[in-house]
Amino acid sequence: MRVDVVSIFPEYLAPLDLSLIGRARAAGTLRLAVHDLRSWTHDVHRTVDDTPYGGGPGMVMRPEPWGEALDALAPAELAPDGVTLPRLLVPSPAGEPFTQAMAHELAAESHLLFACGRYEGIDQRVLDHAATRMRVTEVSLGDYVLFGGEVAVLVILEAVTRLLPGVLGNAGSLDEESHAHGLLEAPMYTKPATWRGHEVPEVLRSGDHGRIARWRRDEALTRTAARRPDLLAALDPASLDKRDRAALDRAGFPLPAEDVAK
Ligand code: JD8
Repeated sequence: MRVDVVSIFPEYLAPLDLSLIGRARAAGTLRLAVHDLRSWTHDVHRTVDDTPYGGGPGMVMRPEPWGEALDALAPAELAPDGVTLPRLLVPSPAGEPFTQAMAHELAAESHLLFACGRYEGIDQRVLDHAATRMRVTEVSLGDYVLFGGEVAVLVILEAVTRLLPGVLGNAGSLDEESHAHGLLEAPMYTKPATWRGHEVPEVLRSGDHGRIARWRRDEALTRTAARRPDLLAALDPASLDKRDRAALDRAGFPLPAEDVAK
């Protein structure tokens, strides 16, 4: 996968050299380039922002450097070998929520191009113009306010890179995790069996794989009911068996009778 990132703070993306993402880059699975938006300015002050039309606080990113950056990284003329245009991703608090499903979708792309805004964001015409020649997605990390898109790119690339073939050593751990089942995961423990007076639950030391699986399922349901009732409400009721419903009942989670699976 090819990834280009444009930012006025390219040094903010330095962590992408580290750990598993760095390894994917070294292995050639990920061809990542970070670009300084100011390299597409032409004035002595390398200006990227100006005051907002209509008034209001702060500054808005001017369209011209962004237009040149996107022209350079997503040329309108298809290359002779027929390579496709990138998918343009623009982090924004007004974007579509980033989810594991979107991570899977992005992991299937051959070329991602991230535009990191700062200040009050990027002139809307940059996105409107880009949308006339490539797929554009405004994406949000969640309902809180960041200074800019750089941290969102770090998060999105970490989620996407680990889905690329050959990046995660143990492929089996991919489908076992939270959000694959629509439930939070049960807590995990390792040695020693007793630590500072806190014991590892007896069931996990029992060697009874059936009891262990049931205990983990109950913990996942109980935690999800307490912390993420939205996830439980979104579950297909048919995916909950009798013992699931008993666990949820003990957790005080209301299950409407008509939603109860047979
Ligand atoms: C990009 C500029 C800041 C945005 C005024 C101060 C994502 N989940 C998320 N929260 N915030 C962002 C985000 C914030 C950004 C930019 C992403 C570019 N800002 C501005 C408009 C209102 N603030 C985000 N993904």
